[in-house]
Amino acid sequence: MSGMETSEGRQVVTLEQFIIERQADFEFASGELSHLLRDVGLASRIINREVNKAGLVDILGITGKENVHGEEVKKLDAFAHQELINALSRGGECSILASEEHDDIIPVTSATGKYVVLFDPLDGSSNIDVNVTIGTIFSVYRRTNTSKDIGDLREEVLKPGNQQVAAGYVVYGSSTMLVYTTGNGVNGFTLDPSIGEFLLSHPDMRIPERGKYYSTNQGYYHLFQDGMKQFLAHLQEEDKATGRPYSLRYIGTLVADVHRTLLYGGIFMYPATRKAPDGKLRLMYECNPMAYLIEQAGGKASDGFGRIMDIKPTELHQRVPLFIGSAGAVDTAESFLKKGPEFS
Ligand code: AHM
Repeated sequence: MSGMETSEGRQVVTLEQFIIERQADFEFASGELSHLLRDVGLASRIINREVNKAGLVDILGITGKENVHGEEVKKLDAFAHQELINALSRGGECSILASEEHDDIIPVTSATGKYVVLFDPLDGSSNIDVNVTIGTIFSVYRRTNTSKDIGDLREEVLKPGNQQVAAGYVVYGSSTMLVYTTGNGVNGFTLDPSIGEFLLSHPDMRIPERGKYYSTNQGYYHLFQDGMKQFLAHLQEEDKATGRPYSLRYIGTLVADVHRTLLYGGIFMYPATRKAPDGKLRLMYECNPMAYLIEQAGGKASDGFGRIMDIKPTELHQRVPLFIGSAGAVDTAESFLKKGPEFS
């Protein structure tokens, strides 16, 4: 892979160079997907700039509006949403967009682009005000019909995750990273703020077969299904041979929790609860893209009973339970849930 040399004589590969060199790996390569990914890279650098100065300027706070889920939309969410819309509608590669912050699909006027992009512009918004990691998630599909009818456009977006052609996330943490897949493995890029470029830092990421962390909001323990409670007890038991007990880590930002799980292995779970039988996370904006990435890295993603990416969506903002991480841990979670799907 050709790269560029820094002033200190280091060879580095930028996100743009990598995308262009990998273009040929992609089945339908015509340059448009590469362009689209570069647009996401550009939007995320702009979002990153605002995230970094969030404590300094009057961008932090609440707009007073609620999103389609009845949650308060913070200003930074609205900013990130608009940046992605701008970046993705300018290039002409996308004809339909959908955002977690918007109730309906967003047709791109006069665009005939081949792609449909769904995104969660700012994941983990409850962590913004406290300097804790937040993220952006995106999911890309190929458009299969060219009808301009709004009903057909809505149908076009409701595809199962197994039809994604690319997906990725940006994690705004102690450093900013962009991690993406186009179906040929997963690669991670770290933003070098001194030159404003994402540089290849984590080539061909693979999730460890086993990890030592589990991640879930244990505050809802009494609302969990019996199988989930038993799985937690299993993870907490001592057993040297299987590396138990696992330690608990929970950030409350899906991107950050899944990023750690990708690097260290283990399992992240946002299960069904008695009050929220479909869990909290959105299939189209959060679960499918994360599932695609983790599967591409050798892991698994399930709703507790079957593969996330095989779920046929019925609604744009549909929620599903999520169990994602090292393959063995997800299989074990499924076996517990299948034995104990009741809430007692
Ligand atoms: P958000 O859209 O308000 O950011 O909510 C999504 C977030 C996920 O990032 C995270 O996994 C989950 O909500 C945490 O929820 P909870 O506070 O119920 O544990």
